[in-house]
Amino acid sequence: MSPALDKRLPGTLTPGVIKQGLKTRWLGQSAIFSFDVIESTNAEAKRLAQEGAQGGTLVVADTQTKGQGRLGRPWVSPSGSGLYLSTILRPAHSANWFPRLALTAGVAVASAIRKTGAMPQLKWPNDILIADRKVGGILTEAVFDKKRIEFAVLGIGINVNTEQDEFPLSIRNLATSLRLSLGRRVSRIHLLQSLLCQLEEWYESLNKGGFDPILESWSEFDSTLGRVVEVFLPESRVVGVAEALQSDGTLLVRDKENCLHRILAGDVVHCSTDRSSGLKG
Ligand code: BT5
Repeated sequence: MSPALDKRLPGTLTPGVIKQGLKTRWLGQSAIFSFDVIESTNAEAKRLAQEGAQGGTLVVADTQTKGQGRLGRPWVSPSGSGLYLSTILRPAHSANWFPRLALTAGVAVASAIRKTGAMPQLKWPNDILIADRKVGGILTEAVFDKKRIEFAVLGIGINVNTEQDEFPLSIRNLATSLRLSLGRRVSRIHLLQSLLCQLEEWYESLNKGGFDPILESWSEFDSTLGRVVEVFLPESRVVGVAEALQSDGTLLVRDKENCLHRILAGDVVHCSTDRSSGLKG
């Protein structure tokens, strides 16, 4: 869909409403592009970044027709009930810094969600769960110039007031929303503003103080470590105990042969909370 065909969002998540009372210093303070309908806020943010949009630019939509997850998977984006946003970042870092961004965003999203009264957990590398169901997801993408990051796009989807029947059957038993878990509606605009504050804070902490404070906070929300996990890699599969997060954000998984696997990116399925079951045989 060309930007010209995208409709502006009437009344709700408009730039004016988002900026009113927004307490960030730079994130969302310059350009905000809000859409009623768009294919994907990440795709739009990448397009804008390629045209030179500055760091801190925010793209938000009421619904997405081609919301993207990782590896070409879809992100279901019912109209009016969720938050679908992407921010452009221009970190002055090399490519190996990039995996830290998704974990940093996870901490920010979980912190903002916790302020609503819900009890979020993080599943490595990019899932936000409540009671083992997915309430949000993070999609980080970047364009590299040689080994440096030219720009990164951080996309976040959160099921805020989504009702059960808005989820397609394929994910109905896997997904949840803040409304479903809290039993009341949550203001999307307040959650968005709070999320932008958390993102700015944690991103600055990453740039100034390094990754350790983020890993520490991530561990507070963690639902992966200590569990038996099945990790799907492009060409293989690892089953083992998720043992630790390393200082670069990679996950260490120990298999039943006692071999330690360093997982840079992959799909993790939680098999059990028991460290020994699932590794037998
Ligand atoms: C993610 O991918 O979890 C990243 C999702 C990022 C979405 C945001 S929305 C704003 C921005 N613009 C975009 O186009 N994308 C970002 P992944 O780990 O691959 O998970 C995808 C899987 O989650 C799907 O295959 C479904 O099983 C499940 N899923 C899809 N939509 C969901 C939803 N609304 N709630 C819970 N689970 C969902």
